[in-house]
Amino acid sequence: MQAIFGTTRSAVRPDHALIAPDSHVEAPLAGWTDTRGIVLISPRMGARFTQYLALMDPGAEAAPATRSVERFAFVEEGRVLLRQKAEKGGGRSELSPGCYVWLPPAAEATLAAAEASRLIVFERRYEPLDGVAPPALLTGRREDVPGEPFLGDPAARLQTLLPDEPAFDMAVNLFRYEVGASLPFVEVHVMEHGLTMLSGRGIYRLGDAWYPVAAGDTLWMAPFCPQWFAAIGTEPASYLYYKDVHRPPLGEPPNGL
Ligand code: UGY
Ligand code: MN
Repeated sequence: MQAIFGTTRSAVRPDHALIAPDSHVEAPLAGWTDTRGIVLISPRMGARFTQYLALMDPGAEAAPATRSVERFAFVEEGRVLLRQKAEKGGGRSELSPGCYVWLPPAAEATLAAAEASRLIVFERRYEPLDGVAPPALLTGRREDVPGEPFLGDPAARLQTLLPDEPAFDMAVNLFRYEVGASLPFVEVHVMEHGLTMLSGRGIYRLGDAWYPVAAGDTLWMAPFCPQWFAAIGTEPASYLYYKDVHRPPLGEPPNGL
């Protein structure tokens, strides 16, 4: 949909942002060949994670993320080959739309596009937890994950794509709302979110603003940003979102004390 000249629904505020597709700007992504990146959320806006779109041409490759960084990639379109180094078993798997991979820091694995592919990627610095080993590489498919009624509402269903275990410091979930369904209350919480609408439409309340949102829009919610959503229109609304989990809210002690 073409925005009226000089206007956009995109809005960037201190505690939240809406990035609509009409304001996307492509740029090369470090470590990715033949790929156009669109960085949607980053520490430069105040977030503690990065969310970007990776638009891979056929044959494009992504090297592992830098040493301390974990990466979650969800295939929206195309076909991507995940190749693990020989010493890690040399496994290969094919990721089609709806498939995802979580790569631990320093994962010895690459992603290669078998055809033009579009990935939604979340990255953050992995925060180790005393006495808990970091998880190993993990892949999955959205259709294999059950959709649980959210706080008892069967019209709002949540799929939890990563294991809900202390070893994981990020959660990535899929939320699907029937038309007219909503979050049951305005949430205010310490976790932050990065979110992309995958289908449908709705209204997102962020802080004291209400935004019409539709498939393709990306939202950032800082910790404690009041948030609420209701699905409207003619088809169910769904979104993929990130949140930080399982780590002490005080953060790391200074100098390891
Ligand atoms: O997991 C969550 O905090 C989720 N209910 N938030 C959201 O969808 N904005
Ligand atoms: Mn929330």
